[in-house]
Amino acid sequence: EAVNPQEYTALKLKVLEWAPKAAEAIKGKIPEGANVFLVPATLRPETMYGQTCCFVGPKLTYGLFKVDENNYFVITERAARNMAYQGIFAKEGSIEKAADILGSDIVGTLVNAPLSLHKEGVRVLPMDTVLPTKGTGVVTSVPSDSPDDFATVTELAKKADYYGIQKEWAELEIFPIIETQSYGDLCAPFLVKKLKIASPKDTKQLEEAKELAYKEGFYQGILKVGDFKGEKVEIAKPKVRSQLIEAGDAFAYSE
Ligand code: A2H
Repeated sequence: EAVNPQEYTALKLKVLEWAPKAAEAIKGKIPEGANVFLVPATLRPETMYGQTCCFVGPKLTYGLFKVDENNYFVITERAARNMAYQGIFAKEGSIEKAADILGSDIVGTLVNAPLSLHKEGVRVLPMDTVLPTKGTGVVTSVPSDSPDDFATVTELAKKADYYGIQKEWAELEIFPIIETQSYGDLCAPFLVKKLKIASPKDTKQLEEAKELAYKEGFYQGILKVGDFKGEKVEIAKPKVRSQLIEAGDAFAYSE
C-alpha cells in the first residue's frame, strides 16, 4: 500500500447488455430501468480514447452498490466502503448492496466506455492479475499505452477458448492515442516486443515496461486525438479529467 494517498479518476462505464449469468445474478434486485456502471479506477485519464475492453478479476466477487434511486456501481466491497466516506453515494457513510456478482459471470458484458474511439461499446474480459486491494477491482484496458493491458489482450486473443471468451472481443482495433519520441505512437506494443514479454506472467519485464511507458508517455507524450490533440500529456491530462468529470462520466476517487 502506498503511504501517500493515490488520487484516481473513477470512470463510469454504463452497462449496455449483460452477460447471461450476470443478468441472472441481478434479476429483480434493482428497479427496472436503473443504470448500472462498471467503475474502473485509472491514473491515466488522458488515455481513455484508447479503451478497447474492461477487465475484472474472474475469481473476485463484486458487489452491485446503490449510488442513488436510479444508479448502481459494480465495484469491490472495499472500494464501496471508501466511496461511502467520500460523498459519492447519496446516503453518506453507509453502503447498500443489491447483489453479489462473480467476476467471471460479468465477462462478456457490453459497456459504454466514455471517450473511447470504440463508440459501439467494449466488452468486459478477465484479467488474472487484477488486485482486489487496489482501486475498485475493475480496470479499464488501454493496450496502446499500458503494457499490462497489451500483454493481457494478446494472451486473451491467443487463448480465447481457454478463457471462455469470443476472440473478437479481445481484438478490437488498437488506435494510436499518444505520440512519443522514443517508442512511437503505440508505446505499449512497442515495449512489450522490445522487452520480449510473452505473457502477463512476465511480471518483472512488465514492471520495467510499465515504468518506461509511464515516464515517456507522461513527460514526452503528445495527444493525437480528442479536444486536446497536439497538447503535451502533462498539460492535457488534467483537462481531459475535468472534461470527463463535468460530463458526469467520471469522479475523483482516492485511497
Ligand atoms: B491504469 P497504482 Cl494507459 N489491479 O489505467 C491491477 N491494476 C489496477 C487495479 C487493480 N485492482 N486498479 C487499477 N489498476 C491499473 C490506464 C493505464 C494505467 C495506462 C497506463 C498505465 C497504467 C489503463 N489501464 O497504470 O498501483 C490501472 O491502469 C500503470 C501503473 O495505483 C491504473 O491506471 O499506481 C493503475 O493500475 C493504478 O496503479
